[in-house]
Amino acid sequence: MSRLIVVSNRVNPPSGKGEESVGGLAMALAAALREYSGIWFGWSGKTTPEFTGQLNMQRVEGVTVATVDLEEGDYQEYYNGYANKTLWPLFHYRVDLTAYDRSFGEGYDRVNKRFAETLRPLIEPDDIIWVHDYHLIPMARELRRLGVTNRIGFFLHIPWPAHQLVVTLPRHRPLVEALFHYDVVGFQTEESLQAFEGYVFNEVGGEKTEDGRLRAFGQITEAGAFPIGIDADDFARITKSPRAMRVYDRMAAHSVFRKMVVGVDRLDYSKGLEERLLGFERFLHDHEDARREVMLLQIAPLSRDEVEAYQDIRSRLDGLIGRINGAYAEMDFTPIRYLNRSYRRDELAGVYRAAKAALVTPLRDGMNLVAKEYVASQNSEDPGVLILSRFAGAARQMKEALIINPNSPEEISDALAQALAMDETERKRRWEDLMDNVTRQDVTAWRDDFVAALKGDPTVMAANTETPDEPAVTT
Ligand code: GDG
Repeated sequence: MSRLIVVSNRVNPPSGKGEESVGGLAMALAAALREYSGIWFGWSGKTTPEFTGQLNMQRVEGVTVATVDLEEGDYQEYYNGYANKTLWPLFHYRVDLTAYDRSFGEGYDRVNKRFAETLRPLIEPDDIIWVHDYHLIPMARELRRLGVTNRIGFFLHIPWPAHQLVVTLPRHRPLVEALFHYDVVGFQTEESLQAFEGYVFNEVGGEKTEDGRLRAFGQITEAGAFPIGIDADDFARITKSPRAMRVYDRMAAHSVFRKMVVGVDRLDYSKGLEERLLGFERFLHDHEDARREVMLLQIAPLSRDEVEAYQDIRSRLDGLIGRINGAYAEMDFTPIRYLNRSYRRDELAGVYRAAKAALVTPLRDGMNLVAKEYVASQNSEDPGVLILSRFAGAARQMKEALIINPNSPEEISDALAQALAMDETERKRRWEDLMDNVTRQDVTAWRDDFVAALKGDPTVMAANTETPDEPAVTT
């Protein structure tokens, strides 16, 4: 069997103990690597005054973890700069927050080159290489320059934006051209795939080959949609763990948690936290009877807090939550509990299970794993209701959620009222459908599909389809 080399910006090896507090990408990769005796390569999370290129190798749960430190300037220009101030906001449709700074682009290219040079000696002829996310788009180009001819795939965890947004980047062509050095390029949804194809056809005159691949810049790549999932079995196990049960029991015993609505998100402006709070405020305003009964528990661990836009959203949320609690709290009741810290995964599972509804309201999101984790944590006897933004990739699959537009406080408020009043039969029916999807399209299916495509299995790309909006009409 060929070895799998996974490359991502940060490397968070699985400890298997359930206490990791990490983002969606790391959760997915940890699960994906579990079955391969592969290598996981990326940044150590540490910086040094000068780049040394020194590899740190460790063996963790059957996976070889290889990391490299970054130079302080690289960290600022590549990570805080091009990745988090340019590509992240732009790809989440926030042109207003996008920094178009030339030094960031230079730092981005330099780090990709350094990563490629550091990884190069570890690559053996039969290895397949799977590069992840927007930090590392140029990796394949740099590896090819060093003579690597192995199969290399790329998966984008965040949305690929509309053509008109991509062209606001001063150097959009070399960025897209870099993707054509991969054998396979994967997106979360059909929508992202179509947006990418739109750019390729309309901006650079690319075309589809007879076998459905994309040709542009004198190169051919295979682009497809590979919706990511969670490790559903592992989540079901965690949900029944003693710690998850303890959290659940503690909450179930307290009347204040009886009608709890939950939100769990990295504190990021793409997650629609302000909009969610405005929707909740609207709900409290419109439903006087619910005021002493319904509470929102929002877990929002800080993220990228060196970046100004993240400091801004944080202080706006502080203000908004203060205002809502100030207006609607009673001596013995606070409508919003807001926690800027992370919890263990098993504790999260207990919280999810205790919540009557989850509010997942991103303004843009590649997929959103919290939506899937919430569903996986529910008890089949008395499942809660998922309220999900139409702008999350997950909404393409999770059609039995209450789908809302997060820009409308009224829609959020109405969905909350509907969720909290929903009878058991309907909750069960919706949950069973959602759970079926979460279980079938889990992280193993995602990994296997992508790896099969990367190995050149032609049946995979055709099989990867989303639930259609309407039943197909046959004539
Ligand atoms: C990117 C894309 C895509 C959150 N708080 C805690 C905690 N988390 C975990 C959640 C979940 C993960 O972080 C968040 O995943 P998401 O998918 O919701 O979002 P991103 O971090 O933005 O992930 C996203 C994903 O990549 C995968 O492709 O779905 O669209 O943006 O697993 O549970 N985990 C713990 N404590 C916390 O307090 N332990």
